[in-house]
Order: sequence, then C-alpha cells, then structure tokens
Amino acid sequence: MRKRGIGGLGNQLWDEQTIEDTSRGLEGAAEVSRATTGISMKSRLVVLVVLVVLVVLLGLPNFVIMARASPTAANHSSFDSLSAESLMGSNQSMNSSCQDYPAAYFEELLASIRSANESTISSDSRSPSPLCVTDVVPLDKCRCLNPFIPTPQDPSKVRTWRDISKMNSNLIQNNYTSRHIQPDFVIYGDSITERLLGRFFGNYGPKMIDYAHMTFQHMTKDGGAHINGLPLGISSDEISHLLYRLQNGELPFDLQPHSAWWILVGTNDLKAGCSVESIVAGNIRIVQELQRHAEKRVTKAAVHVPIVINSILPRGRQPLLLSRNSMWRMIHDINQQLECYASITPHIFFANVTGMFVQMQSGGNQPMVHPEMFIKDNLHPSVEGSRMWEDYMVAQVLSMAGSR
Ligand SMILES: *[C@@H]1O[C@H](CO)[C@@H](O)[C@H](O)[C@H]1NC(C)=O
Ligand SMILES: *[C@@H]1O[C@H](CO)[C@@H](O)[C@H](O)[C@H]1NC(C)=O
Ligand SMILES: *[C@@H]1O[C@H](CO)[C@@H](O)[C@H](O)[C@H]1NC(C)=O
Ligand SMILES: *[C@@H]1O[C@H](CO)[C@@H](O)[C@H](O)[C@H]1NC(C)=O
Ligand SMILES: CC(=O)N[C@H]1CO[C@H](CO)[C@@H](O)[C@@H]1O
Repeated sequence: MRKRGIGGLGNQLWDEQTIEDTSRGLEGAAEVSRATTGISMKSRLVVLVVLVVLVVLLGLPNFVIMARASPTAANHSSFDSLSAESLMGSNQSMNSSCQDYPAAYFEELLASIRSANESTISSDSRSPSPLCVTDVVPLDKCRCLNPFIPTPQDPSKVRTWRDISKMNSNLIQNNYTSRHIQPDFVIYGDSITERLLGRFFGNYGPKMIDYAHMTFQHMTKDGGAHINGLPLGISSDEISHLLYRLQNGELPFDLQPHSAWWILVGTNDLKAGCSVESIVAGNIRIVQELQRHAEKRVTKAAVHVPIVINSILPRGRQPLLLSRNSMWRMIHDINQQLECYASITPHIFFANVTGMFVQMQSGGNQPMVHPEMFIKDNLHPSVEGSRMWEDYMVAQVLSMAGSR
C-alpha cells in the first residue's frame, strides 16, 4: 500500500472508557444522556417553538436561518460557513492534500482490505493484518471485522440485534414502500443515527423522547419539515454489521429515496482496533452496495441519486490533538481520505461536519468536542447536536435536490 495513514493507534484507545463495547455500557451512556439533556430542554424548546412560529409567520422556510438564530449557533461561527457551502461544489475546492490519494490508491486499498484474512489475525502475528493497527495494539486484542464480509452482530453482545434490524425494515415498509411513497433521503448508521429515531438498542424510552420529537419536527413533512428523512441505525454497529443489514432487509429493492443516501459509520470499528485503511475501505464498500442497489433498478435517475459520506464525528481524549497514535489523528486521516475519494468519484459527496462538533479553546488553538453538541460520553450528539446535524443534512439534501 502506498500510504499507511498513521503509524499506529495509541494505548489510549484501550484505556479509554469502553462505551460502545457492550449494550450495558451503552445503556449507561443513555443515563448520562438524560442527566445532561434534560435540564435546559424546556427552555430550549420554548425558544425553538418561538423560532418556528417566527419563521412560519415571516414566510422564511429556511433551516439555515433557524440554525443561525438558535442560541447555540450564535457562539458557533463555523456552522454558518458549513451550511452555506453546498456539497455540490466541494469538488472545486479540493486541493493538493488529495494528491497523495489518486484513484489508484483507493483501488489498492480496497484490494488489500478485501483479501485481509481475519482468521490469521490472532494466530499469526508475523503477518500483521491491514485490518488492524498492529504496531501498537497487540494482534490478539484486535477485534476488527473485515468490512467486506457482511456479519450479523454477535448475539452475546446485542441479544436483540436481529429484532432491531426488523424494526428498521418495518419502518421502511410501513411508512414508505408499502404506501408507494419514498423518503427524500435515507441515513444508514450506528447509535448516532438510531438516536435520531428516539431509539437506543431498539428501545424507545422516556430518555429518548426529545430526540424523537426533534426528528419529527425537523426531518418529517408531517412534523412541518420540507422533506422526509429516514434514519436507519443500530447502536454498536460496525461497518460489516451495516453491510449485513443492507443485504438482509434494510435496503429492499423498492426503496429509492428521491434525493440522497447518507451514511455515517466507522466509529465503532475504530473502537474495535480497526486501521484507518479498513474504515476508509469499509465506507467505500457501503457506497458500492448502494451503487449496486441503484444499478439493479436500471433507471438512469436512480443511478444518479447522490450518496453522501458523513465525516466521522470527533471522539476520544480531549483536547483533540493530532499527535501520532491519537484517535483524533485517525479520525482526521479517515475523513481526509474519504473526502478525497468523494472528490474523484461521480455522484459521491463528503459532508464535513467537524466544524459543527469541534470548538477551539484556550486562545483558539486547542480543539475540543463542543460540550453542548454531545452528551457526557463525548461520543453521542446531544439533542441540540442532533438537531444541528439534521438541519444541516436537510439543507444539503434540499440543495442537491434543487440542482439535479
Ligand atoms: C488546501 O488545504 C489546506 C490544508 O489542507 C488548507 O489550509 C487550504 O485552505 C486549502 N485550500 C483550498 C483552496 O481549499
Ligand atoms: C486464511 O485463513 C485460512 C484458515 O486459517 C487459510 O486456510 C487460508 O489459506 C487463509 N487465506 C489467506 C489468503 O491467507
Ligand atoms: C473539515 O473541516 C475541518 C474544520 O471545520 C477542517 O479542519 C478539516 O480539514 C476539514 N476536512 C476534513 C477532511 O476533515
Ligand atoms: C473532481 O476534480 C478532479 C480534478 O480537478 C477531476 O479529475 C474529477 O473528474 C472531478 N470529479 C468530479 C466528480 O467532478
Ligand atoms: C409516520 C408514520 O407512519 N410512522 C410509522 C412508521 O412505522 C412504524 C412501524 O414500523 C409506526 O409505528 C409509525 O407510526
């Protein structure tokens, strides 16, 4: 391979609180969620309702304006430029940082990851697998699954995983395909996406109700939004789990969003010890699955529905330093490569939301996750963070729909 991303993944990965490892750990995170999002929710809702009324009265159905007027966005300058810049123009702004990643780089990368043999990972430390970050993490600790091999989640980790996936297929069926209507866009992902449904490991609970509310208002026409977004996520999912879901019910032939596919996946692979390369290749593998689906449908329009790769959200030790072996370094490298991949691939776009979730501190040179955008685990977006992300996606999808 031409370029190895970073040298290795620090031990820090392994001593950090393991949040998405088991469902128990994740439920713990949900407790934290309630503690942190409950407090100011009422006052935010009041502000939001007033804003919605104002926007409706003034006849300015523009989410960007709403986002600008929101209390959090006020001290969050990067969001303005984020929303202003349409993904459609992103290829033009691409520059020399992508010279290291021409098309041939991605071809080699895919070939190398595709043929990586999982069964040799723990047994033969002399032939390190490109799946894992082998120079720091011992091979027998790597739990990275080959993102090319569709794999159902381990039932000892998430007992109800197949039921949750069935809930997602029912959502598609009951709300869309059986009624012969299509969503405007579909989002595939992990717990970050599942939360948008007000659901966590398949549980709709009081802790999640604010998320459900917010998504109803911001991403469904019934709730007053301009378009219907359909989030399909399962907490704890790695890329190979998502691939399995796509091949087993969550990407039925008759699902074809009007305007875009959107994917956000890979942060749980990072936690499993996966390399930058395997996560980049895995995202591309998911893109290919969506492309194949479109090709099966034959019509020209279907083939050209854009696919948006969302940047992996920040997580890990604070501040977010780009030092060797840090998780943020890996996330940064993954995002850089995905952006370059999108820039050379027709109809594929990269949505860089880093500016929404990262805030500079200590005189402007210490990036930290934005405290209001996440719950206490610094991994899952808060209701406010999810709202910003949804508004951003809606604005982008509307702009893509407009220019097709
Ligand atoms: C090119 O990339 C560098 C760093 O990656 C950035 O600072 C610069 O603003 C970019 N230039 C353009 C024209 O996008
Ligand atoms: C992968 O592992 C299996 C089982 O250990 C072995 O039979 C096979 O030859 C390996 N393949 C490669 C390409 O290394
Ligand atoms: C994304 O945006 C952030 C800041 O908003 C910037 O630092 C980064 O270089 C951008 N590109 C990628 C690929 O992360
Ligand atoms: C993006 O820009 C590159 C280099 O300028 C060009 O070769 C490529 O065809 C463009 N891709 C798309 C999808 O327009
Ligand atoms: C808006 C709407 O029709 N929502 C339905 C989507 O599907 C689920 C079942 O899978 C229903 O519970 C929702 O009411």
